[in-house]
Amino acid sequence: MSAPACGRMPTMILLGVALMSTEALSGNACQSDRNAGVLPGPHLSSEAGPWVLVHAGTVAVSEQDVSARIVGKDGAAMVLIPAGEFMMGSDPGELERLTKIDPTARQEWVENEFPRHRVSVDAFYMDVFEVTNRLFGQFRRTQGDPRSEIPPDDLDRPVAFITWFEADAYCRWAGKRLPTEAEWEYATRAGTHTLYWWGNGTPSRPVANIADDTFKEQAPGRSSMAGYRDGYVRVAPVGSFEPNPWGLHDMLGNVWEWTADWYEPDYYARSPKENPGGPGQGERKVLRGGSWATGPSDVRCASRAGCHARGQGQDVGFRCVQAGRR
Ligand SMILES: [Ca+2]
Repeated sequence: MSAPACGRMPTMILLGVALMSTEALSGNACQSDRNAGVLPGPHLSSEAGPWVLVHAGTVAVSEQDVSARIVGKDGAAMVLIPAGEFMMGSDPGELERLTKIDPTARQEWVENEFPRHRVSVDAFYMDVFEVTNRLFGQFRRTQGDPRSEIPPDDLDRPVAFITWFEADAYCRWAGKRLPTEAEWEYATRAGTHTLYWWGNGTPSRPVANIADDTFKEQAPGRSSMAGYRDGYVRVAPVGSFEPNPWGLHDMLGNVWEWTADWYEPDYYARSPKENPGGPGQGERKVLRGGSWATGPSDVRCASRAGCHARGQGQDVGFRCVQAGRR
């Protein structure tokens, strides 16, 4: 972990803010993992993805709910996230659990996740995948943006190097919006209460694209998940890994995801219980989920980072939500 120049987000390369990494991995994006894929590409059919019945806090997710998928105006697959309650943030045992995976973890890394508090959210649809270069290129073409030409190998990778404002503009174009921080954590946890939706420890199988042993070999000194190899040193095509229990792929890892909320480290102390929407104003927006370049701390369900809304990162993207059925 280096100095928290932009919230707690040590590995990002940001333009317009005071954090710039010069690590070896800041070179040509996507080159080193081009042939490293070990899992199938994106699952874009409506039948894709294993479905399991789970309980979201006190709300049972019915078989009918979990089969509810739609296709957004932008062509992206979306899944209905049922209304429900969950415990947002971290309890005092979070650091102890984290330390078992990363002995260097410190209290200040989790301080903005307290107090753990009960939150309820209304139903919403969420993109099954992070917004890809293919979809964002479609948006850019409508804007006359010359950056709409994408190398074929990158089409199904998540778009990155976009500001919060660009992500927000895409969502509006698609008739959607960015998720609130609460919606993001609720959907990511998917009824689980552990550090990660797969549990508290190092995954026994590839479940997310995070900084792993291969990453560590190329970037010594950076935080990584020891004893884990996911097959990608850099960003992976969306849907390269199994979804979380609610059918969402890559909520943890691959790219950080912009949320709608302004970032405030102490917001949880005054957050409303129902559909919290973050502070009314600010300079930094909340990023969630960590990335291919972040280790065990940043890819936790509860981890929060704040970044200037005009910041851009090689590992920062987003996904959209829209109102669910009543
Ligand atoms: Ca990786």
